[in-house]
Amino acid sequence: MRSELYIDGQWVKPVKGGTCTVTNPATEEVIQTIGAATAEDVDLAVKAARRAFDKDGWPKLTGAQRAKYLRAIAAGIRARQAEIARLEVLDNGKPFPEADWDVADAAGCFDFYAGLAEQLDNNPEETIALPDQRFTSKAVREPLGVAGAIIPWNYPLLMAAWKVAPALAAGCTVVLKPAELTSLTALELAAVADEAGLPAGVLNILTGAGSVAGQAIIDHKQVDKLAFTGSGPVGSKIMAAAARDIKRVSLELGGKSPFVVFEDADIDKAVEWIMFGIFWNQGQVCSATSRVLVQDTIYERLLARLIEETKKIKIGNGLDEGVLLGPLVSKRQHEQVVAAIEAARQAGATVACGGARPEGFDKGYYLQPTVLTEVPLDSAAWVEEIFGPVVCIRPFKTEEEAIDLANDSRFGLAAAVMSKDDIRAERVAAAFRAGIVWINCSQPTFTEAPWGGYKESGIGRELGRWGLDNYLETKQITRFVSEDPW
Ligand code: TXE
Repeated sequence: MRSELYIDGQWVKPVKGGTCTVTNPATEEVIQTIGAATAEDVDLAVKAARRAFDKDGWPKLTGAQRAKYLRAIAAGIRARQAEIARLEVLDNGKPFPEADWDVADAAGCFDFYAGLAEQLDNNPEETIALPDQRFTSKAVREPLGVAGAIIPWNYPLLMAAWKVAPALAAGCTVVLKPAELTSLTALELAAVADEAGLPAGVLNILTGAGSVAGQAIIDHKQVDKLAFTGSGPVGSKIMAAAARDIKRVSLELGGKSPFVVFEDADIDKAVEWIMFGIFWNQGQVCSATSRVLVQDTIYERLLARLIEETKKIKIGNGLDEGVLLGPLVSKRQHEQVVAAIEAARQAGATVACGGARPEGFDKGYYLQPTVLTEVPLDSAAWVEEIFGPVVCIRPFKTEEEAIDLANDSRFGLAAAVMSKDDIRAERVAAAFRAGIVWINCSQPTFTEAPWGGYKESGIGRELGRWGLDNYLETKQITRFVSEDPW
């Protein structure tokens, strides 16, 4: 297990010597002490990233040359997949198969962006037809500089990959800060990048508090772009900091995503996807389909099946065989989710199942998967992101009502619809005001497809070719080609 900061190709202790502890959410035991970076460390990291960008030639490499490093990082992750996945479980609490999946996805993300880096070489310039023949013009795409990336704790390694892979592919250099709760696998990523021979300064990874190290990154004048995934309030601060210095910014924030199930859907399949949509990763998923809307004719039957299946979910330490629901990430998150359930009860909602600490778990931040019914539409439980294994479910009568309820949110990250009628499903998908729409499923995520939200769920898109665009500038080069005087 790593513990130091990775700056300019070196493992170093924080300048001021600060530390923070890492707790296993399944046992509440401290498993590691890591560095707590301050503005001094951030400054060293940004200067190293600046030098790697401005002087050492990282952006001048061909895409194919950068792709070799990205593929080596992907191979390095895969070579240690089980070990890194285990670390993720110890740090975050998620079940091992989910962590293993995340690590494989992270490796896949580096491979995917290696491919896009290579394509940059084939298509670097676009000729622009001008009305004045005395000029020629072309548009070129260039890396935009030093990217400051700040990520959350729900997918620690995968979120690091979503930021680092496209940035490096584009030719940017990076200063990354993982969430203070879950920094261990980001440090492993630094180790893998180091072993892959990534030039010093191209990737710098600093651990520490958001209010100190994170704040120093967003305030640093020599950072060109901020890329963030996390809460709305911090997203707002990041956008304000970006506005102050006119930094480029992309934000992926929370959601309260709807899942609309029509009466022609297969009830068993719907229940499976609803459970995957809200209990996967303990519901700590920005795109979790936390508001389920079911056509009234099948509502009671579907609810009964959902409760029956939810009660069967095996809760436990993510390292134990067959566990489907681990602990929440932290004491604070556990307290917040329990408080949200209590507030829902106070507001008049019914806890149809779950809602409490499971029996037999004295230690660890465990919570039963919870189904809430009769949730008032103006209550916090219906409106706010809970970020835990808590689903709100209610009936609807007509398609129009379902769409209105689905879109009645200040968020717009994801939405899902289930129906055997393809035309209706497509119509509802088109009506959703959300950046990610699933038909007859919920949550499957592909590196190739754009990811991001409408409304308060964020700005910009990650993944796919859209993810690469986040790290590129466009430059026009116009030439006067005539011998005539101007
Ligand atoms: O997030 P924060 P928290 C939502 C979810 C959750 C809530 C709070 O609802 O319950 O947010 O989680 C860094 N300058 N999501 O408090 O604080 C911080 O160190 C710069 C949704 O953990 O936003 C961490 O690295 N950085 C979400 C990152 O921001 C700062 C995933 C995210 O932490 C900073 C996580 C500052 N001033 C939570 N303050 C999603 N969209 O997936 C904090 N940070």
